[in-house]
Amino acid sequence: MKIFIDGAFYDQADAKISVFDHGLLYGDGVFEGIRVYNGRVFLMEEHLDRLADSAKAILLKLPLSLAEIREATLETCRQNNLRDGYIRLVVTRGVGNLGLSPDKCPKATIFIIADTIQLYPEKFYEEGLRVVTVPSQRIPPAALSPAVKSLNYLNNIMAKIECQQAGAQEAIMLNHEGYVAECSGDNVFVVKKGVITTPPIWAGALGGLTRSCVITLAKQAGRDLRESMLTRYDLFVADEIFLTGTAAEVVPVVDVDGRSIGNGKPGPVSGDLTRRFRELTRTSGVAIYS
Ligand code: PXG
Repeated sequence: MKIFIDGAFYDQADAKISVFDHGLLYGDGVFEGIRVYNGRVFLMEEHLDRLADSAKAILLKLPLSLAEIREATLETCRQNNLRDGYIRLVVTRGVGNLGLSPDKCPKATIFIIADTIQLYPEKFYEEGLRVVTVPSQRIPPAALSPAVKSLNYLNNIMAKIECQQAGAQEAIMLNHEGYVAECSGDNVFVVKKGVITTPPIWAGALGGLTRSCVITLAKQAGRDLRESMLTRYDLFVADEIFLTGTAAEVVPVVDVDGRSIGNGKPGPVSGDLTRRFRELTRTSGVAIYS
């Protein structure tokens, strides 16, 4: 595997970052997880835009222009002959000293990994996930905006550990007021009596790009879709629940905190949106190989 670091490609064994990099010392940095389908980078411009917004929000100057990052991303895929996979694009504050002040970090570090990912085994896409609501709340927007895709994932990792301890596959995180925010790395949607609802971004969710796609696809299909606050009760009594994310794609949920969702099997709305999403992934994106 060839990994891009600051303008050059390295074999995996030689792809190393300094122990003084503030991405490692403080989680000071931003990232994107991007899918490649059928030789094309899916939602490439949207990911670059979100990266730029995340960097701007934390006053991080990107070490390359967006056009250069775009080309480096495509070249990393080419170097690895990637046709279907997952790109991890990371920008850290860079190498500094042991103080947390970023003014000692003269230049941001950028690296790009092009690999594969499978978040959940295939059977969960057919049978659905069991999820639990977890004690670790989403960080309040006033503390650190969940819209920033930063390297601070400890909050989400705690949630993941808590759901695994409960024997579930995914965690539903509530916000500081007890409303549903999102999962550890996915957004959440509920279907009730034909109406699809997802928490608004201001509930404390990342503005997921898969979320945006699914909202558009649902509206195109003429479905009633709303962004509004949800409680645990709304999850328990849902007809269907599904999660969306770059890594997870669209995945149905059949159990929340021991309550069976709908008839305990993935429902028709999730199924339909999964098909529409897969169609979109097959037919759009930026070509890697011309
Ligand atoms: N919420 C959070 C907190 C995320 O990290 C999403 C929602 C979905 O956003 P996109 O744009 O991907 O539809 C994410 C996605 C993983 C993993 O292993 C997921 C993410 C990042 C890293 C790993 O599931 N982010």
